Amino acid sequence: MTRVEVVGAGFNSAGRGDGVARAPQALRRAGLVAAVSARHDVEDAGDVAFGVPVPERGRSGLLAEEALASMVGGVRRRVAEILAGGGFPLLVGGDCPVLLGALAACRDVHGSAGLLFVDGHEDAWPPAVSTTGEAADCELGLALGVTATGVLPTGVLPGGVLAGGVLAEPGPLLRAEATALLGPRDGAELLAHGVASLRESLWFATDRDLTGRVAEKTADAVATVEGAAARWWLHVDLDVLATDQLAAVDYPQPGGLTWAELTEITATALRRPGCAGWSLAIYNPDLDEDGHEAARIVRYVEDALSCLGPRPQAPAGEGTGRP
Ligand SMILES: [Mn+2]
Repeated sequence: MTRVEVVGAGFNSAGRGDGVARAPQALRRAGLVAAVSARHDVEDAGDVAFGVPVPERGRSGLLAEEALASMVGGVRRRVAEILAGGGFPLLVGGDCPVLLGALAACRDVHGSAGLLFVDGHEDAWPPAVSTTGEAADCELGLALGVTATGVLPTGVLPGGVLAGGVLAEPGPLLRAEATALLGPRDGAELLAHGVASLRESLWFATDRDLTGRVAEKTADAVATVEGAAARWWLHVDLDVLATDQLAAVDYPQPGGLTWAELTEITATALRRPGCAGWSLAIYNPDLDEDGHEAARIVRYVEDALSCLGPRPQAPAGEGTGRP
């Protein structure tokens, strides 16, 4: 049995308190904690507190900059405590920027972090160019340091020190060689807006690349991440699913994965001892009146977690010991 700690981070980077912000509460109501306890010791570690998001674009071009920084700091502290204590964090967003806090925590405790990123979008828009202003369109680019990080408020990229307008110490949260993307399908939209795709710069497989080859591709993605980082994070944006599988997301697109494909990817990741934690983002309970989508998500979590084995402890001296 592994101790799984469920942490909610109901942050909506649109600067609102509804929509995805309500997901942790809705998924608990649908039985998330009990589903985890079917096979693991489970602790509900509650929700991360953060400032009230304001739907105005700041200097970086992002909405709700201050709340974003406080959310990332709160997630970082909570997830780092869980990792340092030998637990497995299941971080429930909110939207994708919760990942920034998780990666920072992983780096704090384990010294560095890789990422298996499962998402219908690449999430690497430069903030000032983003049509929405939502950090949820940008967090992977920010973590990799490929978009304009110099104008972010300190705290959005934890531990980063702004020097001469660029992010200096200790560098990007994430290295491209320790990152793999599974399932993005927004290449045409990025092209139409002149936004650079990550496709050529790291391990990358679209939804179509995965069709009929999920096992082989996922094994290859995991091997790539593990070749560059002993410990790594699994991030799942549920909009990687096709709309006929899950409709309760804010930015649907054609294409996408089936529940069976997503479960296989997730289970493969969770089987690996290097997988340090898991974040789940983007479910919008306001688009799921009868709660049937929440019930399906809970079943997916239960199925995938049945593959989670014991986690190795962080060896003494590994990482920086912060915070
Ligand atoms: Mn996303």
